[in-house]
Amino acid sequence: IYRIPRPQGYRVSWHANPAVEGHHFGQSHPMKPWRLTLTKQLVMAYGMHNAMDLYLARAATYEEMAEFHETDYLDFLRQVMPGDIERAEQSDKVVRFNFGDDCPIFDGLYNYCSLYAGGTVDAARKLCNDQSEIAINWSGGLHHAKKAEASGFCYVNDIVLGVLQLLRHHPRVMYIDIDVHHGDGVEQAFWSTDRVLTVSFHKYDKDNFFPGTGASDDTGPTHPLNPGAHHSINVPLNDGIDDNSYISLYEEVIGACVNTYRPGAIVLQCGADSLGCDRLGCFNLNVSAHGACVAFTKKFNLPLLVVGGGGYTPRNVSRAWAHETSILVDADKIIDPQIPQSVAFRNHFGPDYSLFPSLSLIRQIENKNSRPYLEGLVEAVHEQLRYIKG
Ligand code: TV1
Ligand code: CA
Ligand code: ZN
Repeated sequence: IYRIPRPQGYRVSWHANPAVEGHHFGQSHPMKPWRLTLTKQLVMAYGMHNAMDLYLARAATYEEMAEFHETDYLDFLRQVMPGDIERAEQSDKVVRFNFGDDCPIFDGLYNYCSLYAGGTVDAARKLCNDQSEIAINWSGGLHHAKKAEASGFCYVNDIVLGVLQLLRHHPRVMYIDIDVHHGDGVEQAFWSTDRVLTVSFHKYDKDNFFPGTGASDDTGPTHPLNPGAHHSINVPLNDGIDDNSYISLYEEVIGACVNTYRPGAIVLQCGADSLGCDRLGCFNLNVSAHGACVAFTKKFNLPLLVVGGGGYTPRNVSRAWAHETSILVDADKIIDPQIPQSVAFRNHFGPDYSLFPSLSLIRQIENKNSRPYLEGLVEAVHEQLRYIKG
């Protein structure tokens, strides 16, 4: 009964490798690659796979990852084994490359990293070759990884690798990040070029929320000879932002950025830890509001690379990413908000069995973002955009 037609006038490609889903960060670690299985099951139960070109992501090669990462870091990533964190002869590199509780060394780590990175590189290449207009890799979006350092559950920065591919064909690429955390790795990778404009919305609290960067005035090094000065836009938020404030903020900021910068392609990181009820997050967004950002971004009709990111309450991550897939294939108006009877692991979606449970009713966090505060953020972005030309 569920069979979604292909969207009219454009192609959507889906890049995934089921081998990613089987990796485990460890018992109590919040990052659960299994959320990707749940997402795929929902997408398939709705028949959305019929509306896209499906590609099995290949592993990114060492050389592809070395376009951003340092080889001594990749060499370490390739040869480490579980237990090395405790092994004395590895301890200097474990410290230098920042492995530990957030970024553990688990079975198949290099395989995991190269597969999610391969998905994003493949997706970017499909867009460049005009073989796809919207390319999706929900296993990517690992925005904290640095050139020679793991950080915040991220080891290889697939987003940077994807942007580098897009820069081969497009003079200007815009990066948007709606994960609840600051997209520091991507910002830093491109902060000395004017060919990438990065925009991150995130919870900001210098001392108490990871990674502690991304204040409003963090706009990239403003040295007069740095062409990348002013090309990092940050939208720091407080706890509890609600649907309406977030959507209007997103539309004002992104609308102004696209109109000023005129990018040739957009990369959208859809971290689902900005949803209400997230295990690590502190916003009050519902699945519909998270999706409204995706819908707004799609309306620019630019080549669009969509990646995942954070998201630590798997049932809601899969709801959001399935809903966003339906927006991207233009099926959001035709699918039933009641989750199909046929979906695997259906018990995870109770008691409501809806794609849109009221997350803000389950756990309401006080909204600490006043109207004047939000108006100030929009004003700061307009000020900053005066330095930027498309
Ligand atoms: C093991 C077991 C690791 C339980 C980590 C939450 C855990 C966290 C764990 C955790 C946790 C963070 C920090 C402290 C840095 C540390 C994918 C020294 C219950 C993109 C990464 C957040 C977010 C890192 C990644 C953060 C992403 N929060 N339980 N760790 N300092 N790290 O604060 O942006 O979503 O929490
Ligand atoms: Ca963000
Ligand atoms: Zn996050």
